[in-house]
Amino acid sequence: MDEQRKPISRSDFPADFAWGTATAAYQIEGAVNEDGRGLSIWDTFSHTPGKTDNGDTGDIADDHYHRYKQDVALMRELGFNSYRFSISWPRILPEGRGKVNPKGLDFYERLVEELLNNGLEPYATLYHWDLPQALQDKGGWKERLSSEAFADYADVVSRRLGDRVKGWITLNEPAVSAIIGHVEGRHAPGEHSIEAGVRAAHHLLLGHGLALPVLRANNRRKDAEFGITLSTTYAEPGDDSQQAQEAAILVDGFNNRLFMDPLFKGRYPSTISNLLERYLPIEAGDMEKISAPLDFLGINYYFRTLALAVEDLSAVKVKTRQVQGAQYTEMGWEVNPEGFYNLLKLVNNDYKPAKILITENGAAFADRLEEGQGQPAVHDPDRTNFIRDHFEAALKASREGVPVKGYFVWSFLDNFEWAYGYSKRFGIVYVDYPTQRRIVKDSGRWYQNFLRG
Ligand code: IFM
Repeated sequence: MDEQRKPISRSDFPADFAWGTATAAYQIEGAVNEDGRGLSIWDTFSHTPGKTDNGDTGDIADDHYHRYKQDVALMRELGFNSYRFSISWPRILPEGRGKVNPKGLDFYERLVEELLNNGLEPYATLYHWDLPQALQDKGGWKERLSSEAFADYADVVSRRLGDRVKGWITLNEPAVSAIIGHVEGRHAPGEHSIEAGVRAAHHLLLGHGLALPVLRANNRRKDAEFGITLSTTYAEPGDDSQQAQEAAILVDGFNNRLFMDPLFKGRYPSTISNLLERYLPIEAGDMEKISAPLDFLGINYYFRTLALAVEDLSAVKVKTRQVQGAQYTEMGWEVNPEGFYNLLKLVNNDYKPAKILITENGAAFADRLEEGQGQPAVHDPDRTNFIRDHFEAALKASREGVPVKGYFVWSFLDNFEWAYGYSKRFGIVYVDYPTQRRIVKDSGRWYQNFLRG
């Protein structure tokens, strides 16, 4: 960072800005066999040999299901005013549809109560990738049935929590579910087909479109808001060639526009229509449902992509390049806050969302727990710099008119990083997995001090 720069401070942002962290059910809860929870596709996938690093699963994860009170107390200590978590669909409806598991609903009610009692606004995501296995057995997101089942699930949850949840997020990163889950196969359910990916994308969007009016109808909180969270990247050609330009258009198309165009314009993007059209299972009325107005758009941003060439069009595979001298996280992602600023400007120019919440942003670095004589500590200056520089990028965009109104750092705790298992740590709080101790990293203390002003 430029040494002359004035340090960023909370007071640079609006007073009613939402500040917090984000997590997801399968990544932190554990307790996969407790209180009537059904199986999700991630239980199946992570228990399949060779699918995750080290054979890791979410069976125990951060044991948050049992430690949620202690975790919420720590959030309060760190000074957040909001918390984004996800609800596990198979805890609520173990078979995906039909019989409700009251103990599942009870858990989230206890969590929401605990948050409110500690001065934190609950932002609940309904789907963060843990589809009930029973629905997968019927074709999963490739079939319309899952979109309809999703709306039923939204109904059950919002009937119980519609008087207390402040922010409702239908889906988390449908691009990842559709493409990484169905085309690349690196995530559950592990399929390898463009057709499956495109069908899944449409049914995820339709699920969102069917759930949104249900959530609004069941809402009993005056200031509640409703939206969806998308993964994004700022895609640029990695050189001056025509191929690089085409590759960047493909990356932007599948990562950003495949979801933003239907949500904000009611149609699929023309830039990738050659890959989509023959597979899209659109029925009359779908696009109107999908494009119903949102109160906010949730943006998850981690890195920019420098695209060089399309490697395999039907697998949406692109060759990318790295920048000499640039910093990369443990995920191999370029640290590029400028790309974040550019992406926010692009979203605002092209789609004009009423409001943007940064629902995820953060970084995995190799952390080391230092026990020594004194207090245990984790010194993670790279993560602190990452967070601060991305706050600055968001502030710059918001000063230029981009309506950024909240920020949730990914993540509160180190957790199960999907196919990478526990090998990647994104938390601002370190989790010592053998003991489940939580140790606030220096980045967490920086965030706390930032919020104290
Ligand atoms: O851990 C994930 C999260 O579940 C979704 N967004 C990206 C994060 C980091 O990979």
